[in-house]
Amino acid sequence: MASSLTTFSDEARIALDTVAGRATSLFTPSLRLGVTGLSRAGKTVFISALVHNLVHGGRLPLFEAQKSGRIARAFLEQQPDDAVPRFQYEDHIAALVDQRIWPDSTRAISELRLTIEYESASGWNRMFSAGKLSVDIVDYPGEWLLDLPLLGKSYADFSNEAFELAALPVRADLAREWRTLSADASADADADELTARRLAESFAAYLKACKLDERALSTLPPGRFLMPGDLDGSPALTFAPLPGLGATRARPGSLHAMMERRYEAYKTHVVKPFFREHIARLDRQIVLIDAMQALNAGPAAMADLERAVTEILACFRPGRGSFLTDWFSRRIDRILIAATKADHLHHESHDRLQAIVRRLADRAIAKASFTGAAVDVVAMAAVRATREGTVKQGGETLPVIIGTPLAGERIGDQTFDGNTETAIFPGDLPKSVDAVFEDHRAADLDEVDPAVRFVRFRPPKLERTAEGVTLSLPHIRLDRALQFLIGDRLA
Ligand SMILES: Nc1nc2c(ncn2[C@@H]2O[C@H](COP(=O)(O)OP(=O)(O)OP(=O)(O)O)[C@@H](O)[C@H]2O)c(=O)[nH]1
Ligand SMILES: [Mg+2]
Repeated sequence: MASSLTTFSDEARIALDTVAGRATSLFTPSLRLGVTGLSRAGKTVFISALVHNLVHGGRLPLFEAQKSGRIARAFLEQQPDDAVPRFQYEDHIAALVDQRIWPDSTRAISELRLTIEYESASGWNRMFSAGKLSVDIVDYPGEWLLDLPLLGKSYADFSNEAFELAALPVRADLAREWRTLSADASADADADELTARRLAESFAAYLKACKLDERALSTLPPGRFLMPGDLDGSPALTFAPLPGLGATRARPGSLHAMMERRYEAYKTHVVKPFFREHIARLDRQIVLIDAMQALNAGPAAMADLERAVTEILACFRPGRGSFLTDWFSRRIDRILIAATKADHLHHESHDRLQAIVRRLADRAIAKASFTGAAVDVVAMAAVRATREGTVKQGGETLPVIIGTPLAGERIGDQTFDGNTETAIFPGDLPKSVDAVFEDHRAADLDEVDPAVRFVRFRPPKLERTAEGVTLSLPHIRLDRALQFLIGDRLA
């Protein structure tokens, strides 16, 4: 009896030790921040600028902990997950700061741990917390995230939706070849590898064409058809939607049955593990959107962007009726939808851009019946590539932005060399938010006038202090984004 009692209290002490260890220095509180967005949305630039500004004590007046001088230091540490590629911060900063070129496209998931030492604002917290927070930043392609809704869709749902989307005026011409090929395929015919491959290749070619298209189409599952990684050519990637599928079950041995099995394999072997290992562990999420490009491309692209944001939000929706609920070990409690690249507009238009994003987010929240996390929006520039000025023209004073257009960019018949600074009148966003969302589906796409036109600029030249210290990267409202995403954890 006595001995078993001893054992019991030993165990109790071990358990207590573990708890105590976690509460003190052995355990630094951490926060997992997911950064996503469709390709070229600005994920890499955002993470690089965020880390650079924190590590170098950048100007962040809207980030309370920094403004009140409570951040002692911020530094990079080893990331917790050894099997995930590291976010190559140093390379990206070297490109941005030293060479003044934008970092290369990154096509997979990566991770970085940034640890912040701070002094808590409240005396009570100062007594009980170590004043240390590790932010694990996870950069992953939005295209992969958009696969998650597939988990709740049968092969027939997926097929029917794919054909519906392909019939929209913005996509119809890009989808023509694939649709013609599909029309000849019979779902009930005997399964045939060559037919499956031809259909899959044609379908993938259509998705890629949408991605490259200047009309900036954004929703394109399955994500691995665009970025296959090491799965290229495997059966899990050799499927395509089939037309006219009803509720009838596939005949064993048919093309329908073969495609359906591969679609299910894609979900089991690609989509589920990605979600379980990465998305389900997030605490906070920022979704970057390229609203500038969509505005530039017109209302059809805006509608497409809205569809993408709706689907993305649906992925984070917890609660009953969501097929993802059980997987959330932690729960995402804040989501920021951020339109980056606002430095292409004069500041007078920044609030209008934010209003446009707000409208887009509100509609997406309503459509996705989204609840569970606080959602905010911001119009920002992670890296501000322009300055502002005015130009007098014919007695009128015009607000302009000044920057170095990338080599090869054009305005009218002028082509830029990549070294010349130029003042540009970017145009104003319309006062009425509605104007940019007007549905022109039936109209001839070429007749729709975009709200703004812009050229792309090189990253800015960084100023140096008298002592020769390089200042941190300039930005627009990056501090507001930071405050929403991590500010409360440094209180
Ligand atoms: N002016 C300006 N341009 C930006 C900003 N952020 C991104 N860009 C532009 O957008 C491009 C894409 O940015 P990235 O950060 O590489 O985008 P990404 O989402 O990581 O793209 P992938 O890695 O291809 O998925 C850059 O090459 C820049 O041209 C910004 O804050 N200001
Ligand atoms: Mg990237």
